[in-house]
Amino acid sequence: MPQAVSNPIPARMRGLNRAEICDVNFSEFVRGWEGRAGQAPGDDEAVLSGSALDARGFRELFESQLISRHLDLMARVLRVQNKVFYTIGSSGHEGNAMVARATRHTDPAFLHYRSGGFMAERFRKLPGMDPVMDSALSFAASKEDPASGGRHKVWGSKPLWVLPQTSTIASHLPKAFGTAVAIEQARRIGHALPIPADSIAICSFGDASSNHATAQTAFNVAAWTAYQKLPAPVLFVCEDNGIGISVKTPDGWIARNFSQRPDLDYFAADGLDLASGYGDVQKAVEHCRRTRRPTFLHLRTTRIMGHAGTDFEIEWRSIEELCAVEATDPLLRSAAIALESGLMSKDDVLDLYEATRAKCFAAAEDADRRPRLDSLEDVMAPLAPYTPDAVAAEAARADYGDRRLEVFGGEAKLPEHQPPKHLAIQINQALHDLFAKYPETLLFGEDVAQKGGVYTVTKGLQKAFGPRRVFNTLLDETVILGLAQGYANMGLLPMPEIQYLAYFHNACDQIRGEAASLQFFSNGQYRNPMVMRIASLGYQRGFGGHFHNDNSITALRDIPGLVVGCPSRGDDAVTMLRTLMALAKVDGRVCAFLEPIALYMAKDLHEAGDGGWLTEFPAPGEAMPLGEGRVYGDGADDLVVFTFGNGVPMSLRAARAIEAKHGWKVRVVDLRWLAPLNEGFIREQAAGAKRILVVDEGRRSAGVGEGIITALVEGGLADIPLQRVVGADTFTPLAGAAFLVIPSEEQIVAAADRLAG
Ligand SMILES: Cc1ncc(C[n+]2csc(CCOP(=O)(O)OP(=O)(O)O)c2C)c(N)n1
Ligand SMILES: [Mg+2]
Repeated sequence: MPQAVSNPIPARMRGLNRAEICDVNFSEFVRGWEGRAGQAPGDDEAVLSGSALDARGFRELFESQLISRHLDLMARVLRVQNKVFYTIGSSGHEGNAMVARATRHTDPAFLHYRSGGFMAERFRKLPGMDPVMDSALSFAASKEDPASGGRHKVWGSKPLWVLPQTSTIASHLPKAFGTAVAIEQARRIGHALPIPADSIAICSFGDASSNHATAQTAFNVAAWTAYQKLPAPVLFVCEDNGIGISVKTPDGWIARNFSQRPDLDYFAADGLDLASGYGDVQKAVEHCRRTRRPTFLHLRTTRIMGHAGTDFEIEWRSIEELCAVEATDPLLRSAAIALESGLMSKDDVLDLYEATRAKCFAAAEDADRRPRLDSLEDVMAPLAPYTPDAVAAEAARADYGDRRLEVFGGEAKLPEHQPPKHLAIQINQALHDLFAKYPETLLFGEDVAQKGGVYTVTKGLQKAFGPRRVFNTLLDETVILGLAQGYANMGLLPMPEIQYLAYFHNACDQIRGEAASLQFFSNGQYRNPMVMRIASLGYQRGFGGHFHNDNSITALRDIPGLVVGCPSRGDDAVTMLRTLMALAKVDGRVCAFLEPIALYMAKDLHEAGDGGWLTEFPAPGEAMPLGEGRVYGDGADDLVVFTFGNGVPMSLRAARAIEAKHGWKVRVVDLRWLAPLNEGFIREQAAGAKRILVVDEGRRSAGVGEGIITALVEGGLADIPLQRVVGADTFTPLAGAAFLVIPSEEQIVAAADRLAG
């Protein structure tokens, strides 16, 4: 441990600026050092006797630590001048550079926000890269920031396999686990990995974050996997500084909580001391890489200079405590190693310290002169890429005929040669078809394998394509969506299934905060395409209650960039799925496919036995363009009904009654795509209508209906008489009472009556 230093700041100034104090502490410590310098070791010799770290390694790590520190100090100074926009720093955590040194730049890394040291060290792995300038551009929110293009201060790099993370603590652990599993699984299904086959996934996080449900879920699934002797080479690095913002982690809690967990192999390392810590870090990394088992590295760190620049610790901590924490500054220990080993003189250390400072400030000033994002268009450019021609071509691509024939068992058995079928069967056939088309597709979720899902929609898939491509996960939606991101990171095309819409909400952040944000925060450099299938919506007679009949689409609709499709019939489901897969494949989009459970088995439309809701299977080559709706009764303009999902057959039935009653011609418009809403199409269909009805089975507040009406009003169509039939703002009750809260055919007819009046 470094010797405690006497505080060089006069008492009256103490506590005013802890960053300045830590800065001064360093120089004072070096000048005041009174130890005995040894005989400088050779480059390949241990930096101190008994250390696993050689002199060359020490020198580089020390320099990485200094870069990290001076980026922090620079940020504190230039924030005040509005040249830098982020001050959560890495001070006290610089030892995480050891993890970067002991791993490869092709080991995908999902990093804690205190990863300045890790980044500076990882930059060494590829020639010609500059950690200082790249970081400065990110701190300055410059458009030229190579990580996020100025969208956030993130630790990220495409060539260095650092996938940028959001500020939501612990949310990156499930996808790190997913990436580790994907590294192993890719090989088993013959998919070419973008990185070496023995790569490991690294993720780091704080001690307080380790308690978060999302973190615990990742530890649990990693152990669940290892317990079954399945590989999951993920290195969890817990950077334990003993505190989360202002709340202390109970002494010893991390070791207590993690050192004895079965199937989570625990290693501890001193992140405050390069000479003694490096060997332990190496051991953990080697263990993870060799055994392919989930590994927990407990890295001792400290936190100096507060949680962020805005955290005036002096207001809530005693000066004695602050000074004690500052005395554990790992840079003091590194300076001591440099001096004690004889590798550097006091002047060498101080010169390097000041030269690094100068470099960081110069880079920051330079970054401040670079352009920033200055138009909404620029900001949003990477959010939701869409190349319609390429997507349409991919959706219609039908060059996999041989594989189809094999899967379906010959020409005569191809689904397009079968009689019309209901929605569940057509989705099932479409999935078989897409699995034939995309060898990199995987489908997983709860009960999807042998049983084929609660509604047997995935039945037969595992048998046809094997347990490596179709499999059950453990019961955890956060894991399902974390896995999906991991597979996508490795170039696979995942189709996660969420058993019921209500259980999506449970894990929503994995899409909202993570998957859907990746292209945005990586400036389009990383993508995690997926097509998430969710059994959804109300009107079920077999299975009641809210949690099987949730009708909230709102939680999906406002996720930036997410595509949401909701078919109401079998043929639309098939052509929509083709387009969703193409959107994922071509543009890297994250897509949600809402399957209306109540329509899975629907066969008839108007009368029992009419087969009006059966459809033929569209042959490959047919696909539904994004945003295109389906119009029933084209040209009819006495009443135009906008709806989707269950609302479509209901409105078609109600339309008959309305036509008979009022002598009107009624047009029913199935929007099919709920996000983004095709406002132009809605206005086109509404223009010239004498009356409009919006039938929205979702909830009154913030539902799709609000979007439709807004599109009409903003399109200058507010004068057309309009009524809305919409679900109530309530949870769905059990049994018959459910039908009191969602739209009914009677309500649709009654709304038309009001329009007639
Ligand atoms: C889900 C979530 N909840 C709360 C926060 C606010 N927050 C940011 S950092 C932090 C403390 C984290 O402490 P720790 O994990 O120990 O990391 P440290 O900052 O100490 O390195 C909190 C509560 C957040 N970012 N995300
Ligand atoms: Mg902490």
